[in-house]
Amino acid sequence: MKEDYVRRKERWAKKMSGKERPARPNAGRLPPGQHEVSNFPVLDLGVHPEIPLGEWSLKIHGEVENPVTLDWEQFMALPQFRDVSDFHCVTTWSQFDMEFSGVAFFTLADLVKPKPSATHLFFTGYDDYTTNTPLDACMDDDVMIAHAWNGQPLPLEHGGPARMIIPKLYAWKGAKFIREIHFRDHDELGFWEQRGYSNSADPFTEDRFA
Ligand SMILES: Nc1nc2c(c(=O)[nH]1)N[C@H]1C(S)=C(S)[C@@H](COP(=O)(O)O)O[C@H]1N2
Ligand SMILES: [Mo]
Repeated sequence: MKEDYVRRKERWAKKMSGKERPARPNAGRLPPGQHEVSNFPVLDLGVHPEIPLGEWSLKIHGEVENPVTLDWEQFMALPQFRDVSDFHCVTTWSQFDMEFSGVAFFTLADLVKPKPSATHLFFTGYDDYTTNTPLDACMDDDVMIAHAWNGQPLPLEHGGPARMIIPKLYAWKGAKFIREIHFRDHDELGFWEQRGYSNSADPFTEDRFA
């Protein structure tokens, strides 16, 4: 557990240093029941809340030593992270080699300092969408809050100005229009998790529905 955490953080440190960009072989990348697309479909509740950057803020709080509310300038002043990952939607499409830039989740965790009691995360978007994960699922080298896709500001319909990217889970776990991250000492189901979607959401075991 601890060793696994150290390995993930070591992989992330190599990415931050720009020295490592692992080759991504195509074999075995497509999870069962998925097909590959290249048009990055839009899936959400149909509400695209337009948040001027001057009014945007991200609140990170709960079971942490150092709760913060970041405005856009403070968020963008954090160490920047770029990574390439695959994106898997439960409606059976996957898109490979998605280049996102933003702030790594490890950077945010280092900033707020989770207490030992923190076990779960609860995310809320500006459209009031919610979703949840174990803390451990986000303490990984490929998890970030993205503000750019393919070098361009993240389009509103894909969750701009900023959204969560958690490549190893189905995409509904990645809150678009992110407004708040609550570190918790217990799990609480989000919007789709309350409506029959799997709580663990692992694409490679086709863990779609609860
Ligand atoms: N805030 C918010 N985030 C959200 C959603 C949403 O409706 N609102 N939909 C989720 C679902 S079901 C999916 S599949 C992905 C889709 O992301 P995309 O529209 O960029 O493809 O966003 C997820 N994050
Ligand atoms: Mo979805």
